[in-house]
Amino acid sequence: MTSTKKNVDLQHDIQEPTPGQGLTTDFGVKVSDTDNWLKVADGHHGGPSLLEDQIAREKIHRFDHERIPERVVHARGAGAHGYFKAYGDRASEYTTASVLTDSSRTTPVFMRFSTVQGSKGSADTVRDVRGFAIKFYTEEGNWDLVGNDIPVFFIQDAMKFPDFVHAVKPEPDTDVPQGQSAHNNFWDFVGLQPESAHMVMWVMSDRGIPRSFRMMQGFGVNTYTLLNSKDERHFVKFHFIPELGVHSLVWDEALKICGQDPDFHRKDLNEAIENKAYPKWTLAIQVIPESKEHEFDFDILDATKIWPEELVPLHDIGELVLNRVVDEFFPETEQVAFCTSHVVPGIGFSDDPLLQGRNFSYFDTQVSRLGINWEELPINRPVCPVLNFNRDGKHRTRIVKSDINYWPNRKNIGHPVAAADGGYAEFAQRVEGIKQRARGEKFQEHYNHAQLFFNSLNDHEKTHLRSAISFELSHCDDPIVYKSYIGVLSNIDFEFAKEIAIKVGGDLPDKPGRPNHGQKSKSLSQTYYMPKEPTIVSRRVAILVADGFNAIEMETVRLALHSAKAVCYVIGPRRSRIQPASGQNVGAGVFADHHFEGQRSTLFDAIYIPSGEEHVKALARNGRAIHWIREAFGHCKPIGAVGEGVNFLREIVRLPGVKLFVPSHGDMDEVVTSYGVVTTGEYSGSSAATDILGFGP
Ligand code: HDD
Repeated sequence: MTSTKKNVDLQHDIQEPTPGQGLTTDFGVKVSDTDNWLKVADGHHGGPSLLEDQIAREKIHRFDHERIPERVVHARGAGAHGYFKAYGDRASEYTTASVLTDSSRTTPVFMRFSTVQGSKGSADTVRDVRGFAIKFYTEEGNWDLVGNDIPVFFIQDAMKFPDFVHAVKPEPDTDVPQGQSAHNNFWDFVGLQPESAHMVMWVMSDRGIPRSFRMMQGFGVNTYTLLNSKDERHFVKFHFIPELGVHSLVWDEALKICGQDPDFHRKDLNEAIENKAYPKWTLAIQVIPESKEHEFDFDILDATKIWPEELVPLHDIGELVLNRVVDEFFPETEQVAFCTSHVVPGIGFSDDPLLQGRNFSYFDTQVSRLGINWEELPINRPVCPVLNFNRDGKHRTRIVKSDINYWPNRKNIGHPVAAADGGYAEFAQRVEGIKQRARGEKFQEHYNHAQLFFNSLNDHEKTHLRSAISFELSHCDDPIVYKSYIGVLSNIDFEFAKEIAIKVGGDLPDKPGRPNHGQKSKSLSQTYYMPKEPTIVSRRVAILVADGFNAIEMETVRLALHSAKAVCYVIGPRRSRIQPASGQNVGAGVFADHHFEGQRSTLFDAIYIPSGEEHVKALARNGRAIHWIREAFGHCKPIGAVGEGVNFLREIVRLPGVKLFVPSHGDMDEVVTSYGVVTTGEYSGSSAATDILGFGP
């Protein structure tokens, strides 16, 4: 692990208790009893408790005040430490920000991923946008890039944010639903607010249910600016592209994982880092020189629009790696606080009206969550020197040894620094106009990019989109709501709108709202982001065994999976030793990590069934084991089997209309069983496997 300046900085605040170390009060006095309140012994019940007990009182006081307000949005999250490194000085043509141009630097980062709608205790795998917030602790101060896994947003102007959030959050009368946008108020709002059409398509697509935080793209979303040494300004969009590719769950999996393991994404992040499969993204930028600002048929400051890569290419400029899990959730992940307004020299804002409002909102919310001195908290404080005359306030911790707390002063302490010496300088932007409440002309167009996104999806992505919108609209019981949304959809794609209308019982639109322009952009389908080399690094493989399995063969396969850096778990009928096939050394048995009921196929990426006559007979008698395999097959996961395992697999996934496909071998029936097979529901001729098994789409 790279020891960054932030890791060193945090060392001062990290306390590591040693075994046997005794308890103290908050004021440092050793505690001799932490289980019994001080009482007047009456010989019967222990006697009345005394208010005098300052030790018991302290314990209860502290407990009573443990909670702080959860974030008003993005309350549910997980964080990790890491670093950012620029690739050479590729970005210096555009910016003076050393964090982006100086490859000799390792800039520490803290990153927090989140869901938007649910409260702090909601499940990880709900359909939602994922937050992608990064704090770069640069030598020039903290730079916070507070983005999402989706490149656009629901609204164009920050003034609409409270309406949007109220509409998507639980309804005010019942506080229902939790971790869901599948309700009347959300769809009512977005139906009346067509600027959200593009973003709704993204959230309803597979992007709304990522497989892992590590397999999501990240986007700065808003348009920022970069300033170079010649005082030239470029508009910029930030993109993070995951090394492992962009992957999603299927909806049936996501729904089940909400109950089976609500912490799935958090655990996945920690498991990967602890296994040294460090999550990694390439940072790429899109830049538009100021002179070209108005050359597009969309407004480049409108956060409901993308900059298609065909028009504005991406430049890779660095990499972001997460390599350390947090030591304690609350002081780090909960107290970390981001502000879009926190930028460093060389990076600036644009007039994007969403960004401008955000620049006010984040600081404000941190004051209500954490108090005015929130930037002194260890996780938030910069790694460079901080000196100013902001003073006092609740929970001030920094002690400044000086008789000066104002500017100007006779000692020249705390003087502003000229831009040439690294002082933050705003771009000298010429502004003139009429004061009015309005949005630009191109902000009025809402459907071109929603169509572009829809057209760019491949068939299975469209199938998933169709079923996601149908699921959500089916949860709206007020017909006005789903009828109105079908109107929005008919402006995106008429045929698609008709399909949804049939599914959810809405009125069929009689004529298309707007013709579909038919254009596509290749980078909008997530299959575009497959890793260059296929990889199983950090993928979770379940090895299903029962007594009598072929342990020698299983260990060989397990070794191969390990060396390819997959993470293997043995699942058996009980969490204890599972015996190998007769004739094999008993010591060759294996200790199961889980039993069939304790974990489900949804939590794994692939399954392997070893050979072994007795073991396969036992699996065939176990309904849950059969369900494991059928479910994984229905979710299109790779299933590997050897010997008797192949026969077993063939039996339990043999279904009318389902043709098994075995990559590189042909149809499963032709396979020589002793070689073993790898099959997946994915290529099984239409989506028959998923449909017949009832696990999708
Ligand atoms: Fe926001 C949190 C992302 C628009 C107001 N937002 C928050 C977080 C993320 C985003 C990732 C969680 C940060 C964390 O992990 O602590 N928000 C976005 C993106 C937006 C966006 C990508 C559109 C481009 N947000 C937005 C607007 C406003 C806010 C328009 C208000 C006008 N957002 C907030 C907030 C939060 C927040 C209320 C809640 C907790 C926090 O800030 O720290 O201030």
